[in-house]
Amino acid sequence: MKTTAMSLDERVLLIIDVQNDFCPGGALAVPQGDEVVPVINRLSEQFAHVILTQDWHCPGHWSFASSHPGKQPLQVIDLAYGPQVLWPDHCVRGSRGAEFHSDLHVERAELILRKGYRREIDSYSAFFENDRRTPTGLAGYLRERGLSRLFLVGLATDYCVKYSALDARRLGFEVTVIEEACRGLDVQGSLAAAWAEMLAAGVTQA
Ligand code: VGL
Ligand code: ZN
Repeated sequence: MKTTAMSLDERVLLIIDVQNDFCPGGALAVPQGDEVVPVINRLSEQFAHVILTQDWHCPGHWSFASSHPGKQPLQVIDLAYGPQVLWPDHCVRGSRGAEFHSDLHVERAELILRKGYRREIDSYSAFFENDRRTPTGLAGYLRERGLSRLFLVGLATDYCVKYSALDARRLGFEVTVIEEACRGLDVQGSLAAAWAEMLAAGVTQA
């Protein structure tokens, strides 16, 4: 069967986790996280294809420090799949904190991909959960639609954007991360380390 991609434009803007809890005043605020909103709104006008991701945790999610008695946010614990940073409760499904920033233009998004909804496993990446093996389905979606050139923006540069970019490279997509449309958490130098890792993996910094 010939599976010609019908998309004339193989470029897609992948907007990562621009949600209230990652913006100032939110439960896991990324410094200046809200500043990406107007930048992303402008960018999305230039794309025929736009996809949003949404961190979407169940109450009591294991990535929450509150799910582990005696543990504090930013401590690291060992889960079955390896080390996991613990976070404040955030992006609980259906909560206001899990909603997209109210100024973000979401109308043109063709797909909203939710991730992190399984209690025992976190999902930074838009492609794989934190075991780096359980797929979210996004790679298949992009391939089936012939969307091969990914432009990543959103929050946080050093967690969900980075993991998404690295997985996308590993899966063979062309990846550009647009720096002015991202902000990082920068936990102990994690922002500089994230850029180094992304560049080493063949990500283009724009
Ligand atoms: C994120 C930490 C926990 C992110 C999500 O969107 O970067 N970071 N959950
Ligand atoms: Zn999360």
